[in-house]
Amino acid sequence: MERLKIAIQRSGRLCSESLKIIRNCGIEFTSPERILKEKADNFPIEFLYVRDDDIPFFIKDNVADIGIVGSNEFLESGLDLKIVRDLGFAKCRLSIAVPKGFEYKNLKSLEGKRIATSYPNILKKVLKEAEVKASFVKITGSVEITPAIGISDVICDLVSTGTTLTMNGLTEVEPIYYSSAVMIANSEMAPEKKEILDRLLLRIDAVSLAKNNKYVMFNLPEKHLEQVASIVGGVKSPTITKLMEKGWLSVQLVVSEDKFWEVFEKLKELGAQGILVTPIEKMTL
Ligand code: PRT
Ligand code: ZN
Repeated sequence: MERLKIAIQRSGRLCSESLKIIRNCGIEFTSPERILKEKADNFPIEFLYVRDDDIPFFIKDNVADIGIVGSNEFLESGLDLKIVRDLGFAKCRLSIAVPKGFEYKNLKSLEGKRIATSYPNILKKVLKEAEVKASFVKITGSVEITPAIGISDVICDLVSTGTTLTMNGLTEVEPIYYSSAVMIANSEMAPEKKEILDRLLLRIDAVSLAKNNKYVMFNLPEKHLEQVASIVGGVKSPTITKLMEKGWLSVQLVVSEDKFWEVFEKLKELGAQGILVTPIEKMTL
Protein backbone atom coordinates (compact mmCIF):
# COMPACT_ATOMS: atom_id res chain seq x y z
CA MET A 1 0.00 0.00 0.00
CA GLU A 2 1.22 3.50 -0.87
CA ARG A 3 1.92 5.55 2.26
CA LEU A 4 2.37 9.28 2.70
CA LYS A 5 5.64 9.91 4.54
CA ILE A 6 5.47 12.68 7.11
CA ALA A 7 8.57 14.08 8.81
CA ILE A 8 8.03 15.16 12.43
CA GLN A 9 10.55 16.66 14.84
CA ARG A 10 11.91 13.85 16.99
CA SER A 11 12.14 15.88 20.19
CA GLY A 12 11.79 19.59 20.90
CA ARG A 13 9.17 22.30 20.83
CA LEU A 14 7.25 21.01 17.80
CA CYS A 15 7.14 17.30 18.50
CA SER A 16 4.24 16.79 20.88
CA GLU A 17 1.86 19.34 19.32
CA SER A 18 2.56 17.92 15.83
CA LEU A 19 1.69 14.42 17.02
CA LYS A 20 -1.37 15.72 18.85
CA ILE A 21 -2.73 17.20 15.63
CA ILE A 22 -2.30 13.86 13.86
CA ARG A 23 -3.86 11.94 16.78
CA ASN A 24 -6.85 14.32 16.86
CA CYS A 25 -7.46 13.27 13.25
CA GLY A 26 -8.21 9.77 14.53
CA ILE A 27 -4.89 8.39 13.27
CA GLU A 28 -3.50 5.75 15.59
CA PHE A 29 0.16 4.92 16.17
CA THR A 30 2.21 3.80 19.10
CA SER A 31 5.09 5.95 20.25
CA PRO A 32 7.65 8.31 18.76
CA GLU A 33 10.29 7.46 21.36
CA ARG A 34 13.71 6.80 19.90
CA ILE A 35 12.56 5.12 16.75
CA LEU A 36 13.22 6.57 13.36
CA LYS A 37 10.21 5.32 11.43
CA GLU A 38 6.71 4.24 12.29
CA LYS A 39 3.57 3.31 10.37
CA ALA A 40 0.11 4.40 11.47
CA ASP A 41 -2.30 1.55 12.19
CA ASN A 42 -5.44 2.90 10.54
CA PHE A 43 -4.32 5.46 7.94
CA PRO A 44 -1.85 5.20 5.02
CA ILE A 45 0.81 7.36 6.61
CA GLU A 46 4.35 6.70 7.79
CA PHE A 47 6.19 8.86 10.33
CA LEU A 48 9.82 9.83 10.18
CA TYR A 49 11.20 11.31 13.39
CA VAL A 50 14.09 13.67 12.64
CA ARG A 51 15.69 17.01 13.55
CA ASP A 52 13.58 19.95 12.48
CA ASP A 53 16.35 21.60 10.44
CA ASP A 54 16.51 18.51 8.21
CA ILE A 55 12.80 18.36 7.44
CA PRO A 56 12.69 20.73 4.40
CA PHE A 57 15.74 18.99 2.89
CA PHE A 58 14.27 15.51 3.41
CA ILE A 59 11.14 16.60 1.59
CA LYS A 60 13.16 18.08 -1.23
CA ASP A 61 15.09 14.78 -1.56
CA ASN A 62 11.87 12.73 -1.44
CA VAL A 63 12.86 11.02 1.80
CA ALA A 64 9.58 12.44 3.13
CA ASP A 65 6.54 13.82 1.28
CA ILE A 66 5.34 16.29 3.89
CA GLY A 67 6.52 17.60 7.25
CA ILE A 68 5.80 19.95 10.14
CA VAL A 69 8.35 22.72 10.83
CA GLY A 70 8.56 26.29 12.06
CA SER A 71 8.06 28.55 9.03
CA ASN A 72 11.38 30.16 10.03
CA GLU A 73 13.19 26.88 9.30
CA PHE A 74 11.40 26.51 6.00
CA LEU A 75 12.17 30.07 4.91
CA GLU A 76 15.80 29.71 5.99
CA SER A 77 16.18 26.56 3.89
CA GLY A 78 15.37 28.59 0.77
CA LEU A 79 13.79 25.48 -0.78
CA ASP A 80 10.97 25.51 -3.27
CA LEU A 81 8.31 23.59 -1.32
CA LYS A 82 4.64 24.34 -0.64
CA ILE A 83 3.14 25.46 2.65
CA VAL A 84 -0.12 23.49 2.71
CA ARG A 85 -1.38 24.62 6.14
CA ASP A 86 -0.42 27.14 8.80
CA LEU A 87 -0.94 25.11 11.97
CA GLY A 88 -0.73 28.17 14.18
CA PHE A 89 1.28 26.79 17.10
CA ALA A 90 4.91 27.38 18.22
CA LYS A 91 4.47 31.05 17.44
CA CYS A 92 7.60 33.14 17.83
CA ARG A 93 9.44 36.00 16.17
CA LEU A 94 12.91 36.38 14.76
CA SER A 95 14.23 39.60 16.24
CA ILE A 96 17.28 41.81 16.37
CA ALA A 97 18.51 42.18 19.96
CA VAL A 98 21.28 44.45 21.18
CA PRO A 99 23.43 44.62 24.32
CA LYS A 100 23.33 47.55 26.80
CA GLY A 101 24.90 50.68 25.40
CA PHE A 102 24.17 49.84 21.76
CA GLU A 103 22.22 52.70 20.24
CA TYR A 104 19.66 51.23 17.92
CA LYS A 105 17.43 53.42 15.74
CA ASN A 106 16.58 51.20 12.78
CA LEU A 107 18.15 48.53 10.57
CA LYS A 108 20.70 51.11 9.34
CA SER A 109 22.21 51.01 12.84
CA LEU A 110 23.52 47.55 11.90
CA GLU A 111 25.79 48.88 9.15
CA GLY A 112 29.26 47.30 9.46
CA LYS A 113 28.30 45.27 12.56
CA ARG A 114 28.85 41.58 13.28
CA ILE A 115 25.53 39.80 13.77
CA ALA A 116 25.30 36.33 15.27
CA THR A 117 22.32 34.26 14.15
CA SER A 118 21.08 30.79 13.29
CA TYR A 119 19.10 32.30 10.43
CA PRO A 120 21.61 34.11 8.17
CA ASN A 121 19.55 33.63 4.98
CA ILE A 122 16.42 35.31 6.37
CA LEU A 123 18.50 38.09 7.92
CA LYS A 124 20.60 38.68 4.79
CA LYS A 125 17.47 39.13 2.71
CA VAL A 126 15.99 41.66 5.15
CA LEU A 127 19.26 43.63 5.37
CA LYS A 128 19.72 43.56 1.61
CA GLU A 129 16.28 45.12 1.17
CA ALA A 130 17.21 47.78 3.73
CA GLU A 131 20.56 48.30 1.89
CA VAL A 132 22.55 47.53 5.02
CA LYS A 133 25.94 45.81 4.84
CA ALA A 134 26.90 43.73 7.86
CA SER A 135 28.83 40.54 8.58
CA PHE A 136 27.25 37.35 9.82
CA VAL A 137 28.36 34.79 12.33
CA LYS A 138 26.36 31.59 11.98
CA ILE A 139 25.75 30.05 15.39
CA THR A 140 23.51 27.04 15.95
CA GLY A 141 22.98 27.23 19.72
CA SER A 142 23.11 29.87 22.49
CA VAL A 143 23.23 32.83 20.15
CA GLU A 144 22.31 35.05 23.10
CA ILE A 145 25.72 34.69 24.79
CA THR A 146 27.77 35.81 21.77
CA PRO A 147 27.86 39.60 22.39
CA ALA A 148 29.14 39.07 25.94
CA ILE A 149 32.01 36.84 24.78
CA GLY A 150 32.98 39.19 21.99
CA ILE A 151 31.95 37.04 19.03
CA SER A 152 29.29 39.48 17.83
CA ASP A 153 28.04 43.05 18.27
CA VAL A 154 24.35 42.17 18.13
CA ILE A 155 22.24 39.09 17.61
CA CYS A 156 19.23 38.02 15.59
CA ASP A 157 17.40 35.17 17.29
CA LEU A 158 14.00 33.60 17.94
CA VAL A 159 12.05 35.11 20.79
CA SER A 160 8.83 34.02 22.41
CA THR A 161 8.55 35.34 25.97
CA GLY A 162 11.75 37.43 25.83
CA THR A 163 13.10 35.96 29.08
CA THR A 164 16.25 34.54 27.48
CA LEU A 165 17.20 37.94 26.08
CA THR A 166 16.58 39.73 29.37
CA MET A 167 18.58 37.16 31.28
CA ASN A 168 21.51 37.82 28.97
CA GLY A 169 21.33 41.60 29.21
CA LEU A 170 19.97 42.01 25.68
CA THR A 171 17.10 44.18 24.46
CA GLU A 172 14.82 43.18 21.63
CA VAL A 173 14.75 46.11 19.21
CA GLU A 174 13.20 44.89 15.97
CA PRO A 175 11.25 41.80 14.94
CA ILE A 176 12.11 40.93 11.34
CA TYR A 177 9.99 37.80 10.87
CA TYR A 178 6.96 36.20 12.57
CA SER A 179 6.87 32.43 12.58
CA SER A 180 4.50 29.58 13.40
CA ALA A 181 4.47 25.86 12.73
CA VAL A 182 3.45 24.99 9.18
CA MET A 183 2.84 21.83 7.22
CA ILE A 184 5.04 21.79 4.16
CA ALA A 185 4.89 19.46 1.18
CA ASN A 186 6.80 18.60 -1.93
CA SER A 187 5.38 20.66 -4.79
CA GLU A 188 5.40 17.58 -7.01
CA MET A 189 3.61 14.62 -5.53
CA ALA A 190 2.31 11.41 -7.07
CA PRO A 191 -1.50 11.44 -7.42
CA GLU A 192 -1.96 8.60 -4.90
CA LYS A 193 0.05 10.53 -2.31
CA LYS A 194 -1.75 13.76 -3.09
CA GLU A 195 -5.02 11.95 -2.43
CA ILE A 196 -3.81 10.81 1.00
CA LEU A 197 -2.62 14.36 1.77
CA ASP A 198 -6.05 15.74 0.83
CA ARG A 199 -7.72 13.24 3.17
CA LEU A 200 -5.36 14.26 5.96
CA LEU A 201 -5.95 17.98 5.38
CA LEU A 202 -9.72 17.46 5.39
CA ARG A 203 -9.40 15.95 8.86
CA ILE A 204 -6.99 18.63 10.10
CA ASP A 205 -9.37 21.35 8.91
CA ALA A 206 -12.37 19.67 10.55
CA VAL A 207 -10.54 19.48 13.87
CA SER A 208 -9.24 23.05 13.76
CA LEU A 209 -12.61 24.46 12.70
CA ALA A 210 -14.23 22.58 15.58
CA LYS A 211 -11.62 23.92 17.99
CA ASN A 212 -12.39 27.48 16.93
CA ASN A 213 -16.14 27.17 17.40
CA LYS A 214 -18.58 26.45 20.22
CA TYR A 215 -22.03 24.96 20.14
CA VAL A 216 -24.45 27.20 22.05
CA MET A 217 -28.00 26.31 23.19
CA PHE A 218 -30.38 28.59 25.06
CA ASN A 219 -34.02 29.52 25.62
CA LEU A 220 -35.23 32.79 24.18
CA PRO A 221 -38.39 34.90 24.22
CA GLU A 222 -39.86 34.42 20.73
CA LYS A 223 -40.10 38.17 20.09
CA HIS A 224 -36.28 38.49 20.07
CA LEU A 225 -35.57 35.83 17.47
CA GLU A 226 -34.85 38.26 14.64
CA GLN A 227 -32.30 40.13 16.74
CA VAL A 228 -30.49 36.90 17.57
CA ALA A 229 -30.25 35.99 13.92
CA SER A 230 -28.59 39.34 13.24
CA ILE A 231 -25.92 39.10 15.97
CA VAL A 232 -24.70 35.58 15.29
CA GLY A 233 -23.04 34.38 12.15
CA GLY A 234 -23.65 30.64 12.61
CA VAL A 235 -22.74 27.95 10.09
CA LYS A 236 -26.33 28.19 8.78
CA SER A 237 -29.31 29.93 10.38
CA PRO A 238 -29.87 28.87 14.01
CA THR A 239 -31.93 25.75 14.70
CA ILE A 240 -35.20 26.70 16.41
CA THR A 241 -37.50 24.49 18.46
CA LYS A 242 -40.73 25.63 20.13
CA LEU A 243 -40.87 25.20 23.90
CA MET A 244 -43.95 24.01 25.79
CA GLU A 245 -44.14 27.43 27.47
CA LYS A 246 -45.89 29.87 25.17
CA GLY A 247 -43.76 32.66 23.69
CA TRP A 248 -40.46 30.83 24.26
CA LEU A 249 -38.08 29.09 21.86
CA SER A 250 -35.07 26.84 22.23
CA VAL A 251 -32.26 28.04 19.96
CA GLN A 252 -29.09 26.15 18.94
CA LEU A 253 -26.25 27.67 17.01
CA VAL A 254 -22.51 27.62 16.34
CA VAL A 255 -20.47 30.61 17.48
CA SER A 256 -16.82 31.23 16.63
CA GLU A 257 -14.51 31.31 19.63
CA ASP A 258 -13.31 34.87 19.01
CA LYS A 259 -16.88 36.26 18.97
CA PHE A 260 -18.13 34.10 21.81
CA TRP A 261 -18.17 36.59 24.73
CA GLU A 262 -19.61 39.38 22.63
CA VAL A 263 -22.45 37.10 21.50
CA PHE A 264 -22.92 35.78 25.03
CA GLU A 265 -23.40 39.29 26.43
CA LYS A 266 -25.87 40.23 23.71
CA LEU A 267 -27.87 37.05 24.28
CA LYS A 268 -28.13 37.90 27.98
CA GLU A 269 -29.36 41.39 27.07
CA LEU A 270 -32.06 39.84 24.87
CA GLY A 271 -33.29 37.81 27.80
CA ALA A 272 -31.80 34.45 26.83
CA GLN A 273 -31.99 31.91 29.64
CA GLY A 274 -30.31 28.58 30.39
CA ILE A 275 -27.39 29.25 28.07
CA LEU A 276 -25.47 26.01 27.57
CA VAL A 277 -22.10 26.00 25.79
CA THR A 278 -20.34 22.85 24.60
CA PRO A 279 -17.11 22.24 22.70
CA ILE A 280 -17.30 20.71 19.23
CA GLU A 281 -15.09 17.76 18.41
CA LYS A 282 -15.18 17.76 14.59
CA MET A 283 -16.86 20.10 12.14
CA THR A 284 -17.11 20.97 8.44
CA LEU A 285 -18.72 23.94 6.81
O1 PRT B 1 16.79 19.23 17.87
P1 PRT B 1 16.11 19.99 16.80
O2 PRT B 1 17.06 20.59 15.79
O3 PRT B 1 15.00 19.21 16.18
O4 PRT B 1 15.35 21.20 17.54
P2 PRT B 1 15.81 22.73 17.75
O5 PRT B 1 16.51 22.82 19.05
O6 PRT B 1 16.46 23.26 16.52
O7 PRT B 1 14.40 23.44 17.77
P3 PRT B 1 13.40 23.76 18.97
O8 PRT B 1 12.67 22.52 19.35
O9 PRT B 1 14.05 24.57 20.03
O10 PRT B 1 12.44 24.76 18.17
C1 PRT B 1 11.71 24.32 17.08
C2 PRT B 1 10.90 25.47 16.51
O11 PRT B 1 10.05 26.01 17.53
C3 PRT B 1 11.68 26.68 16.05
O12 PRT B 1 12.23 26.50 14.76
C4 PRT B 1 10.61 27.76 16.05
O13 PRT B 1 9.85 27.70 14.88
C5 PRT B 1 9.71 27.34 17.21
N1 PRT B 1 9.89 28.18 18.44
C6 PRT B 1 8.89 28.81 19.10
C7 PRT B 1 11.03 28.44 19.08
C8 PRT B 1 10.71 29.28 20.16
N2 PRT B 1 9.37 29.49 20.14
C9 PRT B 1 11.76 29.72 21.05
N3 PRT B 1 11.48 30.46 21.99
N4 PRT B 1 12.30 28.05 18.88
C10 PRT B 1 13.25 28.44 19.72
N5 PRT B 1 13.05 29.26 20.79
C11 PRT B 1 14.24 29.56 21.63
C12 PRT B 1 15.02 30.80 21.18
O14 PRT B 1 15.95 30.44 20.19
C13 PRT B 1 15.70 31.25 22.45
O15 PRT B 1 16.85 30.53 22.72
O16 PRT B 1 13.89 29.82 22.96
C14 PRT B 1 14.67 30.90 23.48
C15 PRT B 1 13.83 32.10 23.68
O17 PRT B 1 12.68 31.85 24.37
P4 PRT B 1 12.07 33.01 25.29
O18 PRT B 1 10.74 32.47 25.69
O19 PRT B 1 13.00 33.15 26.48
O20 PRT B 1 11.96 34.26 24.48
ZN1 ZN C 1 16.83 22.39 14.89
